[in-house]
Amino acid sequence: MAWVSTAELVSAVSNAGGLGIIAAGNLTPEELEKEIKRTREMTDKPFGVNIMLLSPHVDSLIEVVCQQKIPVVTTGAGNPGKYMDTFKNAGIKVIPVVASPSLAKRMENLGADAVIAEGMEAGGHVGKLTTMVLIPQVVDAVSIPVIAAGGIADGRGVAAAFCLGASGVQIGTRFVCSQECTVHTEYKKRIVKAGPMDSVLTGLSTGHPVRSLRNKLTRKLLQIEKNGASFEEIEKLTLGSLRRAVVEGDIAEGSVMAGQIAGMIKDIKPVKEIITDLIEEANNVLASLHGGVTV
Ligand code: TUI
Repeated sequence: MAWVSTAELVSAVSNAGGLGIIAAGNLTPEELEKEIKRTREMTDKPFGVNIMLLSPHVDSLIEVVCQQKIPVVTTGAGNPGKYMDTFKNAGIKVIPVVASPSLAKRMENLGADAVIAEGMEAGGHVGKLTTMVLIPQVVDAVSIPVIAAGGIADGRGVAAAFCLGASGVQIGTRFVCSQECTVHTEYKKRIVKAGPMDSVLTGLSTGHPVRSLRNKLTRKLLQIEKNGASFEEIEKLTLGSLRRAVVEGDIAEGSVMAGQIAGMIKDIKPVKEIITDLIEEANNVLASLHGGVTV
């Protein structure tokens, strides 16, 4: 969650019993070092860093996480295979985000400690399989823990993920609508206002599909893609668009990346409350299953 998962949100999640993850996708190595220091000032609990593998600074960002002795790294938007030894040699637990059972298996063979299996309901850059289809097949493919992501924003989603065999969940969009998250208020309000049909995929023609909320930018993108626009033309429209929405609050011409579950999020709450409610609801749902419900 580039521009979104900053020290404020990460420390709030870790302080509330979760594992906050700093997004390094938009950062230079110097900025990442600063963000790690800021987070350490706000929490004494463990937190991780996400390395977005398409970052132009990927090698030096990895140097920073190794030097800073970050305990857990997640990776996204690609195959982290060539960096695995570097992470392992620095004593870092590696949890790649995968969008297919085959990549999950390859990651396990290379020494991944767990995988995050992310369905295409998620926001931002996504794969092709839904969470419902992906999770059980990744669970069957590997022996390491599987963390489910994509489309999870309440206790029912957490319970469902556990029913599919996951050992944990990764949550994005729900935490964007937290009091602690530093994104522009307009961005949070756009998610709260979103209906169930407001989520769209752009970039399918380039092989890099991105999920965001419907607006002027997505309409323009879908139009030029339909007319056979080149990768460069699409790049030109999307460059800097996430920053425009998150930092400047331009929710019409910026990219409002959010998961499909945005339609279900109706309020902005403190992180602690989001986590407490989620766990209580998941426990109630799972207990009611044990209470004699049969299918
Ligand atoms: O990485 C993300 N979400 C992101 S990254 C991002 S920046 C970006 N913007 C436009 C185009 C591309 C990137 C915005 N949102 N989530 C983790 C994630 N990783 N989701 C899916 C994947 C993934 C997909 C395919 C991981 C590996 C993969 O396979 C690569 C291979 O070699 O098989």
